[in-house]
Amino acid sequence: MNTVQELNNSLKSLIQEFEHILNQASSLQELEDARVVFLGRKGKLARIMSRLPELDPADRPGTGRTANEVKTELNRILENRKEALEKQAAAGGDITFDPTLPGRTPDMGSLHPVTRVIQDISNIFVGLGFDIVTGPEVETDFYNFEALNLPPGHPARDMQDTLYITKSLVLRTHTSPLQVRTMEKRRPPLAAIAPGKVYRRDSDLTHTPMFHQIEGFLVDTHVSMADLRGTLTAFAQRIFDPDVKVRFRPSFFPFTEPSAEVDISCVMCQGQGRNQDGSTCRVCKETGWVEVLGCGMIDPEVFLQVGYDPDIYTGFAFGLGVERVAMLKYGINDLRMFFENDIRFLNQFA
Ligand code: 2NL
Repeated sequence: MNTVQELNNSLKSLIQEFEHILNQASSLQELEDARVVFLGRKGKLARIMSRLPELDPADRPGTGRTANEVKTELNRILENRKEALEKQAAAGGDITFDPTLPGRTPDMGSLHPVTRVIQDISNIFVGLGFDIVTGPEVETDFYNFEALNLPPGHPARDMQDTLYITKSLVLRTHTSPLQVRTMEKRRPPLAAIAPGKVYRRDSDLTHTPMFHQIEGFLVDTHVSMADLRGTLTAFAQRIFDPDVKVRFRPSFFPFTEPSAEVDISCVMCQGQGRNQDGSTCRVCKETGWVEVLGCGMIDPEVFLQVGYDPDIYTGFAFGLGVERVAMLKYGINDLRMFFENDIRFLNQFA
């Protein structure tokens, strides 16, 4: 191959080479770098042109013309690519961005299921006209026991059942002290719920020394058991299912008379006692009912403790365990889940 052919071939291959490199460039800086390599003073094109004097004088004009055409073409390719990159940048685009890739979701915190259930229950009762009250977790003997008709010597006061701070200070065993405090401070008509942590000397598969309770109460003239039943039925249908059935069973609490335990039709098997596949329902143990609440008409003895005339006022009260409601609502079968803070468990409530 003679020198004329060699130079002409080198010139033409510059075009393909330049195009290939520019297509891979993703920034204006990379374009500029490529321009210097190909079109710069000491670049590839300049080096080929510097060899023109080696040619026969007759061959010089032709090869010189080819060199100029290649130079024009290289500049045209560069301008086109520059324009494309600038357009992309203006559109906020990045040539390396692949819009078909799945996004990276940032880790987000979420509410603990117990917190969520407390909020859900609180919203329902606020909707029914109840206030929300809170107060101390370390309580006096008077508010935790005495005012609630649990006199000295009552079995619930036993060291076995209660965590004592001193002889007359305890970690509250229920949130009822808040209701006593509220009744002392205010006069009927009043309705409030008291959510919070409570403590008992109890620890096994189904009991933890700390758990969450919500108690509620309503005091006015002419409050009846029918008001209690209507209120709790409305609540159960809102927190669980609009079709849920409610039943009252006679029971006993020191601070209510009469007292009842409230069952709802099982939310797992719709009260059938059996699962869809015919196996026995573990949640209601085949009975079709599960216990969710304790309640009753406030004992006149409690009214006397807070200075209300039991001949004028009547009222109802109820208490529920938040963890228990959360277990039924979300189908959780192990109480320990709430306290282990396993991120795989908590993430399910995000
Ligand atoms: C249960 C039962 C109950 C109450 C709590 C109450 C409070 C006052 C007066 C009368 Cl100040 N009663 N609270 C009444 C009945 C039942 O809780 O099973 N809790 C988890």
